[in-house]
Amino acid sequence: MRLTLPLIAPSDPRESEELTRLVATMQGTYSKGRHTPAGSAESVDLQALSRILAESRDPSALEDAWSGWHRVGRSMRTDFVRYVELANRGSRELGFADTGEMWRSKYDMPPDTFAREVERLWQEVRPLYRSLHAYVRSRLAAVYGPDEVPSDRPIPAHFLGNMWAQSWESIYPLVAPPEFSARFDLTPALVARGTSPEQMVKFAESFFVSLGLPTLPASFWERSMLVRPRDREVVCHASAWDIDFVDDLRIKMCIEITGDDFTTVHHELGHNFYQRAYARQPFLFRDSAHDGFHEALGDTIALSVTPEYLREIGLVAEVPDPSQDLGLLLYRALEKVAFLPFGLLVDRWRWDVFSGAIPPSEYNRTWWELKERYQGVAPPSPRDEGEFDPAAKYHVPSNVPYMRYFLAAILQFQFHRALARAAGATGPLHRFSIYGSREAGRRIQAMMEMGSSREWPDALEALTGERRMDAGGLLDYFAPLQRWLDAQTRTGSAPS
Ligand code: X8Z
Ligand code: ZN
Repeated sequence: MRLTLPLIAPSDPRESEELTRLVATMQGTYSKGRHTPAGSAESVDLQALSRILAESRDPSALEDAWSGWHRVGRSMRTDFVRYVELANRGSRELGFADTGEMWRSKYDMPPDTFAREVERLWQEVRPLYRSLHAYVRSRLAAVYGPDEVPSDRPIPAHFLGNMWAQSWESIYPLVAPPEFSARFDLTPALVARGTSPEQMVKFAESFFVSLGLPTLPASFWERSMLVRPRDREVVCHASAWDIDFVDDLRIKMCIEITGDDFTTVHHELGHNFYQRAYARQPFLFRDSAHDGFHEALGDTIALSVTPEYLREIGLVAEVPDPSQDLGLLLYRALEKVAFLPFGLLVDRWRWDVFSGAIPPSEYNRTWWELKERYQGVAPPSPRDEGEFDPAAKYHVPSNVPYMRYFLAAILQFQFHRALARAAGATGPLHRFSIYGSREAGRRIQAMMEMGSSREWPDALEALTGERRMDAGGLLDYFAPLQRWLDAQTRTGSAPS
């Protein structure tokens, strides 16, 4: 029971109320953030600014959108300091050293062991990240010139196609060599056939159903929010809900007709199908084996959204030739491998904030120190403590722990490899889709229906036959790409 919530209110009712109000206020500030792009008359929201980051190739427009959004963090700093204080008070009342330790205690092992486990996984994947980073930097230098992207410096964060430089697939067309002629962004195909937000969700639902899982309840379609409402401000960051802990499942999302959101819809439904599968557990066990499992499930399904699968369901007419496989792997690496250090650093920063190792006077400096050390990225121009850049990422003002996504980025490949084998795959992992495999569905169901009633290695074993988190699935998946990347570039000047 001590481990069921991400935030423990202090027992003093006034402090408890204050903490609730602080998080609500910070989340409100985040969701209302806007910026007027240079040369434009109107202010726009995060989705529109993210589009500029993804699509523009003009360094000053990129920098403007990046800096404009990051201003949202400034006004949250004072509230955040107080939130840290009160959240720690609540955690200490329940016997934890601080909130970071409470977060690290949710993995069926001592908190320090968990921190070491994370480091082990990071060390397994770090060489692959370095190879990708070195390659992307050299391509960006060729596009923007060595003054904008120096070959011996961290990559400026606004050139990577994403507001937080957390996934880089939007710059695939910039960094892929010309001989990789195929394009893997699904956006044009979705737009061309006039796909609606509801159809996006239907595509994802039918994948889960093909595995033998039940269709979503009618109430899902009645009660979910799939598009941004016109008449009020909402939190657009995608989320999945289990309102009654039984079958009132919903998602809340401002769906755009893009390949990126196509993936996110699978991610969100992964949460809903998991929630439904453990609904028969006693109340306290209605959760995933650990939070990384919850985040990994839908992404595992999305890994099976292969070109062959898309042709099978009629979304694309033709499948790129196997000679384009390195392109597909590069696209996926920009999405998944690029994410790893970001997934790691958000909570490495917060763990130190909660413990007091990082004092408020160093919030921003230490954030960029970690961004440089792990991601090898730098801000477009120097930042100081007048800014509060961590709060420009949803999960920080909203008190959502982040290490779960790092774990999920690794687990989803471990799941995919095991499911592909169970479904009879013989060829390369990136070509295999578990679509329609009842055996894959059976294993997924066996894992999901346990909820959190058993320690997570039992759940991992039910799906994969393995009891340890293992980056081998990810490394196997990308092995051909890593060889290719290393042949393109020396990795000597990548981040340490
Ligand atoms: O926040 C999410 C999901 C909701 S749990 C949309 N994700 C992380 C992010 O957006 O930063 C999914 C991937 C990482
Ligand atoms: Zn999620």
